[in-house]
Amino acid sequence: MDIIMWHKVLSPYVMAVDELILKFDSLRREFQEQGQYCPIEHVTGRVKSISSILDKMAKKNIPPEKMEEQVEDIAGIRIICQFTEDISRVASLITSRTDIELVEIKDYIRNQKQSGYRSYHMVVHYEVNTINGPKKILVEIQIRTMAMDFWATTEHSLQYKYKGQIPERVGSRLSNAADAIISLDSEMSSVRDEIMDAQLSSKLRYNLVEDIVNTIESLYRMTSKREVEKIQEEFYRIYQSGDVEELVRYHHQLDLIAQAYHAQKNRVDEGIKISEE
Ligand code: 0O2
Repeated sequence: MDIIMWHKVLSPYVMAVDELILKFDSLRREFQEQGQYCPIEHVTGRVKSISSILDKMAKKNIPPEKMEEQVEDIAGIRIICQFTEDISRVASLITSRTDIELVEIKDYIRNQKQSGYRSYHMVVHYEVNTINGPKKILVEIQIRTMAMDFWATTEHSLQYKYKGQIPERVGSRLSNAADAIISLDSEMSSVRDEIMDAQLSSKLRYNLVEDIVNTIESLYRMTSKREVEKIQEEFYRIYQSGDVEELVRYHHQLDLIAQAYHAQKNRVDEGIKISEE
């Protein structure tokens, strides 16, 4: 039997997990920068432990030479969403990517597992470029809501504690909790539009404040301290009034003031250049 050099074998999987977390985080940032609602709440990932891989190989009778082909979740990415509706949006984002090739879907949301487990799994091919050249590996992407994740994480710890033999009394509590998760997700979906509006408006306020502060800082370099103090006082007054529309108007007005100062500064700089020539 060939010896498995575990760390060498697992190295591309570590690479894949690191790269994919970074890529999904970048997507989140892109949504935020464009002021759009982001269907991804957060992303985690892990490479399966050697003992877990060995357990799975034993359970499924997988020979060592078939390990990379048949243990589909050596590299695992977990994408957590706020709402059930976000899951299909994330799945479409993944399907449309050119760096990820879909192999199989396991929809445990439509087809809940006997245990009560609900999650949307996408088994994909992902290519990493190692020092030995490109290598295409399997990655399992699990997409689920925060509520589904709460249930799965708790149940997983209990599976571990009871070595897969969860006692009946605990099992029935978990089953009740799984039902409660379904109704929680559905309640949250019914107020999804309002929650999304609230989040977008808080993001808008955040972006406006960032922009206004940047503009005030740039004005400080171009005009008198007294002038900038007045501008800052006005900004604080409007901010404290909590009127976002007024803040939008002030943001626009401040932009025009900054443009005028820039134009004036450019004219002065041009004048200095000409007089020096
Ligand atoms: P870990 O510690 O997360 O790596 P099988 O493991 O045979 O049931 P299969 O066919 O290999 O399933 O793939 P599947 O069904 O997509 O499951 C792979 C992973 O999904 C599991 O990995 C779990 O993370 C999760 N999962 C599947 N079923 C359950 C469940 O009933 N409860 C919980 N909490 N998680 C589940 P591992 O290897 O079990 O564990």
